[in-house]
Amino acid sequence: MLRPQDGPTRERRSLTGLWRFRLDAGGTGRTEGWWRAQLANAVDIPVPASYNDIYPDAVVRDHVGDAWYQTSVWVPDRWVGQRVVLRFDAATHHATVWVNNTEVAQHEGGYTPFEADVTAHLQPGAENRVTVAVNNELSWSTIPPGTVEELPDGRRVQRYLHDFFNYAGLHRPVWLYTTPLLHLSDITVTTTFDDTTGVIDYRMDSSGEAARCRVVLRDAAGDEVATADGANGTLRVPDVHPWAPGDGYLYELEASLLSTSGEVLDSYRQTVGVRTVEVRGQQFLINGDPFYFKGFGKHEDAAVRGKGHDDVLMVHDFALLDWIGANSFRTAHYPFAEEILDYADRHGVVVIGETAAVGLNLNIGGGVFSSGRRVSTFAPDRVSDDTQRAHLQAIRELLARDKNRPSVVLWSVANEPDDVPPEARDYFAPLAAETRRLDPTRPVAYANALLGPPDECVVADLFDVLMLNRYYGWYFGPGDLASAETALETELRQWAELHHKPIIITEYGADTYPGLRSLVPSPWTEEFQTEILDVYHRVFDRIDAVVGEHVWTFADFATAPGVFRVDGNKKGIFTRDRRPKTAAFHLRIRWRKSE
Ligand code: GCB
Repeated sequence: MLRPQDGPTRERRSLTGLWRFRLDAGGTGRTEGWWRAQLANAVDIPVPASYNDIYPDAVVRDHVGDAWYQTSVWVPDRWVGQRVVLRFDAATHHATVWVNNTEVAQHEGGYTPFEADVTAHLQPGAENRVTVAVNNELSWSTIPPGTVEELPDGRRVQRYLHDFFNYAGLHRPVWLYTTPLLHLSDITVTTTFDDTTGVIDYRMDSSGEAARCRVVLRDAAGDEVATADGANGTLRVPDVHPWAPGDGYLYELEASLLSTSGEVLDSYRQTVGVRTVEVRGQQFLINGDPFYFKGFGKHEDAAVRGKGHDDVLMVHDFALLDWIGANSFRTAHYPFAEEILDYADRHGVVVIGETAAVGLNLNIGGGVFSSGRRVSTFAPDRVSDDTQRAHLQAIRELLARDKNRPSVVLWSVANEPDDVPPEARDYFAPLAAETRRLDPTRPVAYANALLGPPDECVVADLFDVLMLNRYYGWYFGPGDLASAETALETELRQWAELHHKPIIITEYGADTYPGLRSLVPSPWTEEFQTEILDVYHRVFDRIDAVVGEHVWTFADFATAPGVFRVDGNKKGIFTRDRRPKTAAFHLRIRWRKSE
């Protein structure tokens, strides 16, 4: 699926702005056909945004079920004869879409785009109604999973095992765009080097057959550096300027479908960063050079807008990553907005791209580890074949969306799943295989929790990199940093010896209440956060297999209520409004020193 783009053969119109909005508390909208007319009793809602925190009302925040969105859009007469597509960059978690009176799309999964050809359903030269029922319910057949509980008083409550608030709504832009009837439908590029020559393999998919297919590659200055004919082929760029961490150099590939007379029927511009990624022994190589990940597990989260994409916040967050000396982040725990990946591509920021498969572990709830008897997460009424089907689809949609991005160097298929019972292997082997089949160019991993230690985890060998989330000194032995240091080192050495793979510590840190200070470091103080990072860093620096450190987390974020959460998760190095905690200055010294 190609993203909407303006160009000689394509035009797009953004549907962002204020939409009409109504919660469907009684669940009657679908039977009553709310899409057939202007939504009654509607209020304004901004798109993109989560709807939960816009109005000061717990009923809105905690709503479970359908939320109805509606807008009107003028379709110009000049679009007649074109194909018109309605595209949602994301609708969290499920969407049903109507154009005027016709249902045009359904989609499952809250963090990947979907679209519908709506040509036949639009009236040109008129206002057209677009209505969406966005549903936020999670079950064991969704990614992420959850369960809806009905309380004795009739209220419905969404339960889930992941540690971030279940924000919902139209979180990303919505587009109406045109393409010619005969159009490009996909472009795939992969890159390698032949000495100092960049080698770009490309493939164009189209809706039908054109007389000719042509590609032109231009450098950042707009100068043509290579051309080729054919729907598949290879471009060679002598003295190529590689894409590299800190140097987001991008070429632009213009792909065109041409008629016999050479007329351009459709064309599309695709950015290309020429780089390679490889796992060799215990090293993670980008362009053949060892790479050390410095950065964060990050969320899309902010006050009021929830998970709604916001360019202001995005640019600020990247500026903070730069300020602190980070070179990378993980999109924890779902695919981020495409604007963020564009930015990472352009600025040479390295990304671990993660699916929304979080909370597949009954032994962890809301980020907190249970200490009682262990239960297996895999069962017909828990994580099951249905979950796996949704999980595979989540992988396919993430890879289809981000396959051409140079910034993405590693796929993470899940966060902290139950990886100890034998069923975990049956569950994960097909996921690892499918990810590799779809993309043989990038390594594959998942983030492991301490509940799956080296001698008990049954799936680590299926993956290329060990991504470990560790909380010694916090959830395990809270406050005891001396024991934390020993336990962490012992465990990391076991992993290294057993698997001989690179290790990235994808989470470590401590909840920290900003402004809480102490002379002797104790949990929740700013001093303790700084100290626990020091302890971990000492261990990382002693172990060759460690090729990366991602602190949990970039900024404080909203979670479901819980006694372990004080207005959300407070492990941020920045507060939710992006003020630095003491540890920010400390990290900056370490990360900038190693630049
Ligand atoms: C984890 C989870 C993350 C939580 C974090 C915490 O292991 O991967 O989603 O937010 O711990 O703070 O508990």
